[in-house]
Amino acid sequence: MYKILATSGNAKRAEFTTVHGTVQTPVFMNVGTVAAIKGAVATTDLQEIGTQIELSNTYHLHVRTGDKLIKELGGLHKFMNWDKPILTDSGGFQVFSLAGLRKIKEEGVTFQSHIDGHKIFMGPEESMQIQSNLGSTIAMAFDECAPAKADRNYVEKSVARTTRWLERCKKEMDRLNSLEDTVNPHQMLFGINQGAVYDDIRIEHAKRITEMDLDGYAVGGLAVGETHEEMYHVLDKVVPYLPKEKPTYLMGVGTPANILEAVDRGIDFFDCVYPSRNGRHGHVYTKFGKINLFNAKYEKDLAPIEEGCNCPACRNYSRAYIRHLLKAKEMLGMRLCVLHNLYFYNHLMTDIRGAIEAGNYKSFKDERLYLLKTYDK
Ligand code: PRF
Ligand code: ZN
Repeated sequence: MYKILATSGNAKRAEFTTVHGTVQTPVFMNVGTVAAIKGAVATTDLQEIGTQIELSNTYHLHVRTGDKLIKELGGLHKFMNWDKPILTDSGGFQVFSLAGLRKIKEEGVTFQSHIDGHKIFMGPEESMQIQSNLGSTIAMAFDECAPAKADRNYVEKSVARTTRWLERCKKEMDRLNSLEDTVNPHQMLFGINQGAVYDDIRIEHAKRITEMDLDGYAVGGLAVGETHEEMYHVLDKVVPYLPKEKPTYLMGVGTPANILEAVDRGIDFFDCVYPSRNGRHGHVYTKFGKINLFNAKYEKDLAPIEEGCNCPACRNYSRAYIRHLLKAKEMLGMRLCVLHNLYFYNHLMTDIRGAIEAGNYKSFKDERLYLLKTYDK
């Protein structure tokens, strides 16, 4: 159940209740592609850094370890020892971005595993079956994410097929949820809006999927090579056509600035590999922008990564020590940076929620955007 608690301009502050607990939105989902947050972050760490919801991937868990085994072991929640919500991405995007040679047909996609090259077929039914075996809280529809530069004719055909795939996803999800041995019979399904940078295709598609009365709606096919301005433009155009009384999710986005802008356009859910990937490379976030701890100027810096940050890294260690760990290639260095970055993103969302509740989101956004430019760019 989705309940709006406050609004400020187009920004929504809501509560989304699932069988695995309630999520306060806007929220940043912490990415654990293969049922692990990269950087040696355990699910037992997540409480301390303020994680509300975790994201894993259908495609990765299907090709390695396997969803059937995970189901046999009681589902993904039990497997990872995480009892809060989990969203699984459908495999659509990963098949298009990762897998080897692929062939798209009406039924689905045939592709090569990025692990051992063996041939795999995935269509809407397979994706729903895998996500049902994992027993995630929210399953994503199986879609095609067309490249940002795809021509109009291709995008039209692709989006029409994605709509037909969505109908099949919904039917299959209803069937799977009613089976006796289903891991999570309350699994929810989010639809995904596509249409590259073509406003009219996006809007038509948004209207069409809204009629299908799904549990939530994602905007996909963005952050795939278009400019930030193009992305904000698409959000300006399309979000008004998605139901206000349902959660919205901007897939794979983004930088703190992207998130601040997208919340202002009505987005509730986000996910991105940036905080964990950057953390693994010693790049850490502060209110004033990202810093690179490998930089020699931090050699004798006894300050925490960010003054006032209450994360496990900042509460206990200096920039100088973490820099030393990174240079010595000690895993702890990476881990501390990732913990800080995820804490930073999770608490950026806490601040965003506070500003919407206070009814001053616009001025909050402007101030945070201004501060973010102090170090970087
Ligand atoms: N579709 C799916 N997953 C995604 C995307 C998409 O378009 C994106 C695009 N940024 C990220 N993850 N299924
Ligand atoms: Zn910190």
